[in-house]
Amino acid sequence: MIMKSIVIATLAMTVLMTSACNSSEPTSQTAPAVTAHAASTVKEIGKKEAAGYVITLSSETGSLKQGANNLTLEFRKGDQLSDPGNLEVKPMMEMKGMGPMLANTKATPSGTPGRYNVTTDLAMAGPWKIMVTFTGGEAAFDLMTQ
Ligand SMILES: [Cu+2]
Repeated sequence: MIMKSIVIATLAMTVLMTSACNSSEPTSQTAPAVTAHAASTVKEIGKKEAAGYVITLSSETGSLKQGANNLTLEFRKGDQLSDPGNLEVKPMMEMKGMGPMLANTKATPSGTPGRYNVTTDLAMAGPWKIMVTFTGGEAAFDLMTQ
């Protein structure tokens, strides 16, 4: 809890200074672990509609965090999971005075069409745009690490 308080305090201070993102060191260098988890145990972080799909991004906590994240990305047409074809997931953070920060990310088919397990390592706390590109469309989730 002490570490978390420090991170939050640092974030608040830096937001005042730059309003973009904080410049603290990552709290964890651990590579994202690939974890298979049932979709029923995850909570929605965001929902977008694009190219006829309803796209939901979820995690076990219902939020995004600095460091390693295991996410679930689902594509639906109506109520049915539906595979979107080629998929690319690219998180980025806009950085003032330099190019956007990217994150080491892997999207893996879960075995259920339309559902992907996504591991990503978000080095910095703050606002991240999760760019999702698939056959015939794209969507972007604007999220803050919690
Ligand atoms: Cu940043």
